[in-house]
Amino acid sequence: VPQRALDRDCTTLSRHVLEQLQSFSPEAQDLSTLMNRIALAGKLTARHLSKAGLMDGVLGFAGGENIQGEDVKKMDLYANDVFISVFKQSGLVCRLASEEMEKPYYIPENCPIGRYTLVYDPIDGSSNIDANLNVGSIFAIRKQEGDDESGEALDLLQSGHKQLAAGYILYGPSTVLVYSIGTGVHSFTLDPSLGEFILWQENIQVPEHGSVYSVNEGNFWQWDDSIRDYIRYVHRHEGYTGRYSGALVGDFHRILLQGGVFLYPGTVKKPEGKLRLLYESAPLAFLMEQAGGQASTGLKKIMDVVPEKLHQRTPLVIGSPEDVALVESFIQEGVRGD
Ligand code: P6P
Repeated sequence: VPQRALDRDCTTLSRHVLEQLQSFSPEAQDLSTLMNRIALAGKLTARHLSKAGLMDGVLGFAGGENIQGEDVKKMDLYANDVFISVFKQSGLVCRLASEEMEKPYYIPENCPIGRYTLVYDPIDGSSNIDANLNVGSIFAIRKQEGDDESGEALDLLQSGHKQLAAGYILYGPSTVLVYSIGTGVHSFTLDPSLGEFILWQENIQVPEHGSVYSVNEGNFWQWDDSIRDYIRYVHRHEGYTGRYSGALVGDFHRILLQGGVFLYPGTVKKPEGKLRLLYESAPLAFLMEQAGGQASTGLKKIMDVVPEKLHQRTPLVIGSPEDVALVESFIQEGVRGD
């Protein structure tokens, strides 16, 4: 088969979603439209980020704290609003649940039961922006179940198996969108001259093992002994290398492509860890399992965790099957005390 001329036979995101679903059912059309909206939100966010340092509203603090008690960056708020406005126009999403908002944002005119909910972290790792380092957006699409009369979106408190689609946008040297609707993991690169995300890799499979372990070793003395034992193991054994950017999406993307393991364990003070289940760990766990990898709290699969609160945190161990299993063996040995 002649080498496909990328610049002519390129596959756009919307076409790819429909091909993946091999149908033009209403749900397939919906997912294609929703992924197109994600792409638009990514393009708008990438454009704004590219002006960091050249215009107000991108760098630095917005003042105040979000519900996480973290300083809110101007870009966090901008990107949060981009997703809201883009999905308001979609006519398909009736609720948006975000790291930046204590309660979900409702779009009343779009709210028949069964409409879609977007759960997202608009800018993850925003502290990297001021140093011109990579950041990302993480998202998942779920259906609204029931009438949510309380306005607490209690139907979102279900496991990651309820995710219809999940993915992220990585704002790096290129802007890359990675997604799955349950038929494998696929990556797209933004072609700014076309303003389109063009298919780059299909059916990405994480290597069984990789040399990278990605963790913030500054927390060494905050961890449980079992994690320290794991770190001592990788320090002592040949063939391991540490890589940590401080922004989850970039660290995850490296592991997805090259193999290895990312971990953000709980600490003695915060056994539940730092990362959020609904819009950070669960979407990435969906992707990693679709890519043949594993994602766990150290004791159970992330995909099986049922949140009790919208902004619940979980410890996260995610990546190549062999490397996740190694970390889990230390944690489980620690629990058993042997
Ligand atoms: P620490 C960014 O704040 C974030 O939520 C993730 O993107 C990142 O992996 C993690 O926290 C970094 O946390 O404690 O290592 O700075």
